[in-house]
Amino acid sequence: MVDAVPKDPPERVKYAVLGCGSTGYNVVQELVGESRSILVVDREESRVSELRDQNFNAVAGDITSESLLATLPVFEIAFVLTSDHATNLAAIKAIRKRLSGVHIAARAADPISAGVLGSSGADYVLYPPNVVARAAIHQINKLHANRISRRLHTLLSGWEGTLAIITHKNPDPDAISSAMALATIAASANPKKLTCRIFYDGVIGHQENRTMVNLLEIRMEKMDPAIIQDCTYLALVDSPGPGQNNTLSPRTRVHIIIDHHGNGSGPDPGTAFVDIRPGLGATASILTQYMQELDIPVDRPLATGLLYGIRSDTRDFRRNVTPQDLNNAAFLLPLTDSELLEQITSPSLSQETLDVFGIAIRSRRIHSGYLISNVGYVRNRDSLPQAADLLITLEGVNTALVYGITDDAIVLSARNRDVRLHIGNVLYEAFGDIGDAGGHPNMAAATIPLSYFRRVKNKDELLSLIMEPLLNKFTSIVGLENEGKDEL
Ligand SMILES: [Mn+2]
Repeated sequence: MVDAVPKDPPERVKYAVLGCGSTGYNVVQELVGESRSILVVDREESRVSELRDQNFNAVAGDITSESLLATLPVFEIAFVLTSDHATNLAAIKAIRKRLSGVHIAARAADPISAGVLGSSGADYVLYPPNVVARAAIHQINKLHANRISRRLHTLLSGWEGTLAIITHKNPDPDAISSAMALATIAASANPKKLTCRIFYDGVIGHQENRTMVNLLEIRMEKMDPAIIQDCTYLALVDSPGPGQNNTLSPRTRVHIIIDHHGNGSGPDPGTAFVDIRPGLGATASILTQYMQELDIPVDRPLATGLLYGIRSDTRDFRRNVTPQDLNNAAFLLPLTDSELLEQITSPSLSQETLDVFGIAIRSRRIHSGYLISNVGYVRNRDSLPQAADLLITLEGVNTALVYGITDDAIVLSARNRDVRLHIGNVLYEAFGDIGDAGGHPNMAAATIPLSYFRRVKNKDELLSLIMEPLLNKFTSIVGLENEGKDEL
């Protein structure tokens, strides 16, 4: 016969496991690794005595009884884990009555009782078949990631010649760091017979990106069709296929595609290696996973680049971020050079960007929360989003639209914090038929090619001529046409 109360009860314990069948026992085993401050309560005296033999603090009793609860030490977290719904429900109610601050995890017998337990005071309800399914998916995905990584490694180790790693147009930190990582994996898989070169088209715009390329000493070459033709293998990173956000012809045969953008048409079945994961926040996240799985050392510059890639593609973990992105970022964090990262993320402003800020601020017009600003002729379009980022922070402004003109296009950049408005859709509706336009609910851009008008010398004048009807379209879509449009 065991005593109903342990001899020297501690005042408080961290965990109480109420109901110690197979689920309860497994929870106890998991908890032991973290804390010895565990109290177990079960109806079966024989089980309690076994637990005591294993040195557990165990009590026999009815977990639904308020008078039993009164004799127990105070606990912070309770697991209510019997296989009987009525018992669990009564236990939750009894705990809630006595100890309102306790966090309760309860086991549900079926999906319907899960709802009842939740509304009766359980903070977390687990339904074992669900947990098993989730664990199975997690494990098999891990295994799959490992297989994919090995397949890439094996493929690269059998190649001979030059691998051209091609980023998307106007490469961003995600694309640049992914290219760097793929080159590192290739060098580790096949140091003797395979050479890597990294190519890009367009410009490496934002100061942050240029600073990144300089500080991390990444060698990137401008795309040249003749050189590409001479390369033995082609890999696309952060771009879903040839001709999609890169200047390759859509018919080009590529050998590797690694990306997190959806691909409408699906990649060419002849592509030797494809890993496209539209759910993920960044391509750098995929490459980080490969390096972990393959156990390839990640040096400081690469870790810094990849972390910056994940951070900037997820807007500092605020957009499209998944637990996997966070895991990969956590893996990189201790390997990064925080000073270097600081230097990259706070680069000096270029003179032109500062000038554009000045013009954008001076020429701003505001009405009903909309700010519109014409910055005129700019050499580099990258100062526009930065100006929009700045202006959207202005008090009373919910939507900011900054526009200007480059040598060959009218460029617009918009930021929005009005939840009723999807600024990407607005720009698409307004300018999608005459240019490239679209984006997210909170940030969007448009580029309208000048075509024949590119020869016009006075770009500022051209802009004011073309812009009026275009702006009218914008203001009418957002519903500003009748009120105060003239002020804009
Ligand atoms: Mn990306």
